[in-house]
Amino acid sequence: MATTTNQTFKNFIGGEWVDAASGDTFESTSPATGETIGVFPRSGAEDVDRAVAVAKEAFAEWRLVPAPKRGEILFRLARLLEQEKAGLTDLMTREMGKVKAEAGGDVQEAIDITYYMAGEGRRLFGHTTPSELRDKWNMSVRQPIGVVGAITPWNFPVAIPSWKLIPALVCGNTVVLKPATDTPALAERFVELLAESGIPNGVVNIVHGGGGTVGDRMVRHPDVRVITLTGSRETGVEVLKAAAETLTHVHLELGGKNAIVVLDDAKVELAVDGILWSAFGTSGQRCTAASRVIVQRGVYDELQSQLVARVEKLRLGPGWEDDTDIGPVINRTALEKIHSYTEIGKDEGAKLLTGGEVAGEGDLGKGFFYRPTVFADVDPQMRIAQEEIFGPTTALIPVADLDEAIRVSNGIKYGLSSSIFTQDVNAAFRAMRDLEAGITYVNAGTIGAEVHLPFGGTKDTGNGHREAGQAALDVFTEWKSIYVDYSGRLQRAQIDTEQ
Ligand code: UN1
Repeated sequence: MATTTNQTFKNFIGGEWVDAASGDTFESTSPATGETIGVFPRSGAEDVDRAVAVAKEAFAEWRLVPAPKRGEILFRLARLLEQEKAGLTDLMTREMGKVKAEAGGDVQEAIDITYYMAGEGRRLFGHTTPSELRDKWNMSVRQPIGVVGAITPWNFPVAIPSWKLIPALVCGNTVVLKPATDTPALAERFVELLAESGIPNGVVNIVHGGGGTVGDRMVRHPDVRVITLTGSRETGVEVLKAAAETLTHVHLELGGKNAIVVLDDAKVELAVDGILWSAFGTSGQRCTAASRVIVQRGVYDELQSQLVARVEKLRLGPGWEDDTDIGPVINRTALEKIHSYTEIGKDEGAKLLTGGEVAGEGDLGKGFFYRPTVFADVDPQMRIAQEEIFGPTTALIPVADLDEAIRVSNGIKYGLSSSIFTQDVNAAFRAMRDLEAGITYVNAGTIGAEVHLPFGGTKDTGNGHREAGQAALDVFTEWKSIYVDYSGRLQRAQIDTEQ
């Protein structure tokens, strides 16, 4: 598929493609070149209300479709995603900017979760358990909740919508999706494929537009029973407050300030591979990005020089070119924020080893490119070591030993991903136990989560839920306990103790 430049797109509500009620629009542009990708409806509360109403109506029927049949539709979607992988990958390099291999990985993650969750249609296991009374049957089953509002970010424009929509759907919920305004074309394509796979009208809806209008209305709408959001900590707090009034379930996947620990006994070259991939992959725009590297002093100098040499060889360019290592960042605001952290780091007294500037030469000047940036001699309390930058910037922090490394790694408000490079099995197991994070990697960087394991974090990274894996089912179902008494007489739990 070629790029969809200048096409006009619509919302998808109740199986129909419709404009925003206001008729207003916004453009999606490529962060690499500024070219227009498409024009999208700038929706408002009215559009959300329509979408929620049809999703609520569709729920009445969709919840009764046998889960294996819901799964069959999703298996079809998985095959369609496989067929369309090349087109989606190309579109992603243009609309979001990430490089081809990673864009393909993003689509692959959607394929993986779709197969995994489609299979869940034949599981969705509950429990049976003995009753304390004779001739009585006890069981618990998962039940769908209702209309799910999914608010998704631009950094994984196909994968994250899939992590939210596919488990929600297999469990029997219906969905209204509000994708990020930076990547609407990819979300649109994903929903087109869902429609093509045979999802009944009204079960999946997409409403384009901003968080302050579309997102806010979704969160406050009394008929939206679950909100699932991947975004910033600040947005998460706002969503939680707004949803309190209607007691809406809220699943939050927020920021990270993830660290790689490198001990003296680590294989340094391997650690440098892990740092490059985790700090600069997706131009550092992952919640799981390694924006801190905590290094034991014995290996600090060697690691620094190997890392800088490798970083300086990375080639910036548009994501669709084969030899590009690092694509653009998402937009001008992001570029400015990233650069402001370079200034902050310098003012705080950190040593800038490489990068630290906007890359504006030649064609790069048309896009939002930032040089991969490494700070050394960073104090763990500096802002560049505490705050999420969401760009290609990492901070080297020297430490004396494993204890200090763990303390520094944990000394932040977030708790998403963590990593340790060591050959010492004792150190590895201590790190696995003591790193305060939802994810720990041993001898690998901080990125690369697989879809059949729970994904999410502790502390300010979320509110205790996980997406992907079996854990996702807990976000999109509620437990019902069922007691069947076949004794033919009234038996009273806790009262009739004689058996
Ligand atoms: C994110 O950045 O929000 O583990 C998701 C990873 C990817 C998912 C990242 N599989 O980095």
